[in-house]
Formats: sequence, structure tokens, C-alpha cells
Amino acid sequence: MSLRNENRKHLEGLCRKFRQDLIKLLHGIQTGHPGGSLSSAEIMTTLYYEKLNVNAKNAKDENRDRFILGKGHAAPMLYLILADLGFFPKEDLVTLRQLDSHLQGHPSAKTTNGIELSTGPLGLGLPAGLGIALAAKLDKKDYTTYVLMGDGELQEGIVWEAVMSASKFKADNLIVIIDNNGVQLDGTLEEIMPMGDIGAKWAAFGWNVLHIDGHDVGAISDAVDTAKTLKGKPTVIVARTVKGKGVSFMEGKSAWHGKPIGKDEYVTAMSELEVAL
Ligand SMILES: Cc1ncc(C[n+]2csc(CCOP(=O)(O)OP(=O)(O)O)c2C)c(N)n1
Ligand SMILES: [Mg+2]
Repeated sequence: MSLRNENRKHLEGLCRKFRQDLIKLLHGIQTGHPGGSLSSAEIMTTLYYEKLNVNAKNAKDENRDRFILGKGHAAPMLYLILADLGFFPKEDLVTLRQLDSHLQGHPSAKTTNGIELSTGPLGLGLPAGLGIALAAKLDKKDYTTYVLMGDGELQEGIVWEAVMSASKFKADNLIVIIDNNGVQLDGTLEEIMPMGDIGAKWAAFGWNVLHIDGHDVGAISDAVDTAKTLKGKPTVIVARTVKGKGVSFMEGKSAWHGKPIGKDEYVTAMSELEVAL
């Protein structure tokens, strides 16, 4: 069922708040990854507030949906969401990336409540997610496994082994969302390693492919609903996004993949995020 107007407004408001909190947090610690966190705000927010069957009070419930952040460097956005949902105290957020903090620069399942899989080395989220999805079938559980990947992440060879296997094993309880912002760490995909028609590649490997605007919470919600109805094949949602979305001088710029936010930049970013995106 499509999102009701009030739910859409609620999600959009949350995304605006998370973007502000992200800039504040990363400015405060003078490190971290703003670009890829900002590009996945709507995707992660829609999943956590509308789609995922997860509960901070019963975080290890064996029937919970599993969310894996393949692009582990977007951890700050995920941490903001998990803290808001009560998986750990909001006060912990300011310890991000400090020695001995449970909030490492990349998600750590050993230390942080709500993190399903430690990620950071790109490409490993999907094969692990496939294993989890296949385990659900063996265990006769009907939870869904979601993996959020970067488009640069697709350049890892192991990704394609998992793409191939997921189709062979008919992992229709696995949903992959690609944050297709066209930019990676040090340039655009076109400059570094062109990925061509990403949807056509996954389709050729036997997947259902949906294309959406990855900043449209309604489109994300609808695509997930559709993916859950498609049986016999796994589904990938190719979500077109803008790296650094919401902060004009970061948008589309690989320089803002991971760089400290200066004082003037902080003031400009915050004033832009005051107004509706
Ligand atoms: C195996 C591996 N190689 C290199 C890196 C360093 N690295 C971190 S993020 C990144 C770029 C990722 O680009 P993309 O997947 O497009 O992420 P996004 O644009 O969503 O931030 C790279 C190369 C890594 N984390 N893991
Ligand atoms: Mg990218």
C-alpha cells in the first residue's frame, strides 16, 4: 500500500533532522563520511521507520528482518537512526570514531546493538546477506534480508559471485538496494571504473530489477512492497541518488566522500538544511 501523506511528511521530516544531526556530529568529530551518509538518508529512514520488522527491545528476535549496510562507511546515518529508535543511548553518538567507543567508523556487530554484520570492507555485505537469506529458508522463517550497497561497491568481484548464486538459489527473500549516486571515493564511476547499465547487468544475472528515485520516500516504500511480492528470484532496487544530497557544495562531489567539515562549511550546510529539502 502506498505511503499515506502524513507518513511521507513524517519520513521527510526525519530525513531533514538526520541530515542536520549528521553534519553537526561529523563537524564535531572532524572526521567521518558525509557524502555517502547523506545520499542514503531516505533509503535507510524509509526502511527502518516503515518496512523493517525490528524492535530495539527485542533486538535479537529470531524472526526480525535483517538489514546489512554493505557500504559500511555510511555508518553515521545508520547510527543516528538506531539511536533514535532506542537501540542505544543518543548520548553515545558524540563518541563516534573514538578509541573504545562502541560506535566505530564502520559498523561493528560485536559492539553495537542493532548492527547485524560488521562491514567496512566493501563487497562483503551481499554474500553474507545471501547466506542469511538462505538460512531463513532452511529454518522456515519468513523474515526478509535487506542489503544496502554503494554503486562503487559493485566493482568488487565477490559481489558478482553472490549475485550469480542468489539467482541460482532463488533467494526471493533477499532485497538489495543500490545507492546509485554515480560517485565513489576518488571520482565518478565513469572516471574510475564505469559500471554501464547496472540494472541490465543484474537482470542478466537473473534478478528482478526496479528503478526508483532514491530520495523519494514513497517510491522507496512502493518498491520494497513490490519486491516482497516477487517470488522465485531476488530483487534489486536501483535507487538513483545524489552523493552529499541536501548540502549544495557536497552534492555530486567525491571530495566530500570523507573529509572534515570546516567551520564556515558547517554554518552554510546547517543553514541550507534549515529549509525544506
Ligand atoms: C574492499 C574495499 N576497498 C576499498 C575501500 C575504501 N573505500 C571506502 S568507501 C569507497 C568508495 C565507495 O563508493 P560507493 O560504493 O559508491 O559508496 P558511496 O558513493 O555510496 O559513498 C572506497 C573505495 C573499502 N572500504 N573496501
Ligand atoms: Mg557511490
